[in-house]
Amino acid sequence: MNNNKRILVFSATYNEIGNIRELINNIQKYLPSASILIVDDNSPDKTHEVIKELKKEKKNLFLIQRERKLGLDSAHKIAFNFAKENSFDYLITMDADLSHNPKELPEFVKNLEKSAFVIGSRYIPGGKCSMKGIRLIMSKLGNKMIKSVSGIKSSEFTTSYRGFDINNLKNFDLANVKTKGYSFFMGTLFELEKSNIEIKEIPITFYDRTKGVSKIPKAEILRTLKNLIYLTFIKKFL
Ligand SMILES: Nc1nc2c(ncn2[C@@H]2O[C@H](COP(=O)(O)OP(=O)(O)OP(=O)(O)O)[C@@H](O)[C@H]2O)c(=O)[nH]1
Ligand SMILES: [Mg+2]
Repeated sequence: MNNNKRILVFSATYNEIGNIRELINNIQKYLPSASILIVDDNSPDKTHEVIKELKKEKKNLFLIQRERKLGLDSAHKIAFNFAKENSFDYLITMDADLSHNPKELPEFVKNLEKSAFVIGSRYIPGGKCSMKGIRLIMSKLGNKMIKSVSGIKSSEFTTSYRGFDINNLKNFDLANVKTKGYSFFMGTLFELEKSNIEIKEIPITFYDRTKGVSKIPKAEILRTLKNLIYLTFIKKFL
């Protein structure tokens, strides 16, 4: 692995008190040289207090605490800017609910040496998803549908386990992704394709959260459908 690269690992948190300590410790375990940025939206469970406590012993841990729940899309945009402004080479984003395993971080780094954008994929050979029942069906079908409607060559659109080689992203900027909420993750792939950036999928194992509750509102599924039609129309006809 190329140890000269400056790496930032980012996660957004909202009520992840049961997961945050393990997440941060495991990121450090598997990628000791990386810095860690957490954007917390004033979690009522005081996730930020745990981060502040950990900050006392970990000098490469950064916390941006926002006043209120302002959404995942803007949290990821802040991380992208933070990486650029602080001259990081690679940005790797992941969820804080331990759905994404920090053990896989070195694989992202390895792949970023050749690809400007890397996405952790549950639905390519070698990938796994521990979701069950209707959740698994919805996720699989949803990703298949986005692929066939959009024509974008990726089997994964909705997970946030991703790596960016900041210096090699040409005219791509996360700030240009206009779709909000959870559609933001799908919108990022449309934006990458527009910028002619190859989408490199690597297999990941996705674990369903065991602590805390999901923050995904059911209306997001409909919003994703609406945004898929909108983005595909723009891609094909404008
Ligand atoms: N800062 C911030 N973090 C958020 C917000 N919404 C969700 N998160 C975090 O974003 C990550 C993904 O959220 P989840 O609720 O796990 O959503 P999901 O993974 O799509 O849904 P599940 O599969 O049900 O877990 C987690 O780390 C959350 O704590 C938000 O509005 N602000
Ligand atoms: Mg989750």
